[in-house]
Amino acid sequence: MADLAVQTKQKKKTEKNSWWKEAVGYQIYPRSFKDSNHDGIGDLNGIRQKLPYLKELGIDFIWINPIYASPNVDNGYDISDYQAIHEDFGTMDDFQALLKEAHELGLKIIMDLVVNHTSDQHPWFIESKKSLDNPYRDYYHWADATNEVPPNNWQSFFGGSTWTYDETTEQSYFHVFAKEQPDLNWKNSNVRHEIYQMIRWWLDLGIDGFRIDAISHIQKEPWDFKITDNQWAPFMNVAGIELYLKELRAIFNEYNILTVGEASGVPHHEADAWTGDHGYFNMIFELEHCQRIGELGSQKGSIPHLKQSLNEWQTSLEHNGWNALYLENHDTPRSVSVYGDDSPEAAKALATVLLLLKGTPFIYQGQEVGMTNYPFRSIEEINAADTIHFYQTLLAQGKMTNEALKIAVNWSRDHGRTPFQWENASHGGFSTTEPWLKVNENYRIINAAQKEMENSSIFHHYQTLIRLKKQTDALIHGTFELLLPEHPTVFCYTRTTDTERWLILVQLDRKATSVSFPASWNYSEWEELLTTANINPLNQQMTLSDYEAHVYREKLV
Ligand code: TEU
Ligand code: CA
Repeated sequence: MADLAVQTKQKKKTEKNSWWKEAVGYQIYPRSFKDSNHDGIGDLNGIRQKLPYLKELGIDFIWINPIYASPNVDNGYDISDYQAIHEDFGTMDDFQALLKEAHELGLKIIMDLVVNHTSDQHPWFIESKKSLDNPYRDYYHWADATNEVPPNNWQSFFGGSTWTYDETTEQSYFHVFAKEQPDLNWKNSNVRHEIYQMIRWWLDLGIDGFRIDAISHIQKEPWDFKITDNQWAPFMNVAGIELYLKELRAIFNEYNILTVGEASGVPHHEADAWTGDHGYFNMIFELEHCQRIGELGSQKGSIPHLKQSLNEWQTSLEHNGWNALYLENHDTPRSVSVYGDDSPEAAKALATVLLLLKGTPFIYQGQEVGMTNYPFRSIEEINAADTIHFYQTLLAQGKMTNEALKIAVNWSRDHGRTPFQWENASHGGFSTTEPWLKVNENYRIINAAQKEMENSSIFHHYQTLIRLKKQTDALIHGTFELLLPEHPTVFCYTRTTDTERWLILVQLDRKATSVSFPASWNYSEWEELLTTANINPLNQQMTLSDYEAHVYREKLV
């Protein structure tokens, strides 16, 4: 292993406002992170208790999923007061204490900004419903309809029509998610003004940025737009959205913050408007690489798809823009189950691929200890509204309960939402009472305390990768190139600067395979800096076995 300190000297100073390029993020789903007051729900004081753990892991910032006042139809993504903390999570004082303590440890905090929609319990919507001439009527989208016939045939992401009829005024309101999440009308300048004030309020409180939820949906096509091939087209990155995104950017630019937009439906060849030097956000979460490919009944992801999609995003953003890197989040199953076989070796292999790509990595809570999917046995164990809706749709189509369950839970959001496994203690050390969602039984082996103790654990591998990335200019700024593009299981790429070239070589399968590299390379010049298996010097012909990962470096000057 090379001395990492040597790398530090080469590290270029990135300009102050691009601190996020050298940073590693960690996503916290607060309901499931740590329960401090024994009610079975994770909370802000739980996060405060675990800040030293996050510091030890080596991350620089935390993104916290919504903690605002909410009826929790969509676990906090239905906000009824943007400037209040949900009582499940604590108080505004707890939040301020968390922010202060995090900052003292050198950790930044990114909040979730959910402005495509509010809760139907938000005071604006309660007003809006009252009458056609209510001052808040136009804060949302209303259209003439009857109880039987909606204004058009558009379908929502969570299933069913995008329209819900309201008897009081005999019109329907529009929602791309659940009916309890009415979409805000961004055309209305009062709406925008109120949202912008709220954004400034949070930024002035001293937070370090935003993850901007579902932001590619804020502009809609006219209601008579005809859907052809893509059923989401009427509200995916629709022309005109740029006006609003530029207004947002103007506010963000006043602060030295990180912004990451969730940009579903933005193709890689259009991404430079979203994340270039003059893009709307510093970086975006694209949703293509983690898309479900193949059989409905299968839980397995496709490695060739993953490679191809990540390659497109890496190369498209090479000269303009910046990638937000992730393999899992609160909406997806666990990556070690989707792309691996639930083993620590698979988790380490995936970590190696992810962390050393070009972009800012986001580690999802539990990923660093190798948390896996949950073996859901009945629909009663599911909380996620979209999974329940999917299950009911399958039953209505005539599927038997077992089959419907298998298909519906396969890709359920709840795999990623089971409580964090802290230690081999009841409820995995998450809480002293029955948690809001079941803890995976494998907490006895897969838990943070255990992984901190084991020398060569997945946790320590994450630590090493984070340190390596942060200390190495080539792994932050170096050019990306995919090698062995046609190999079905090996993920191999280089990161190159004027002075050195790094090669990341990972077998994403539990079997042996062979690979070959160009004869012209100076194999004796390559140093092996990191391995998850035995030392295996870089060679023209190589054999790789079970989830082996290697990192090599060649000095070019
Ligand atoms: O998810 C957004 C989301 O899933 C859609 O933007 C996506 O385009 C669509 O599902 C693609 O098929 C965010 C949050 O991450 C999620 O938890 C929330 O439920 C959702 O927004 C609503 O706020
Ligand atoms: Ca609690």
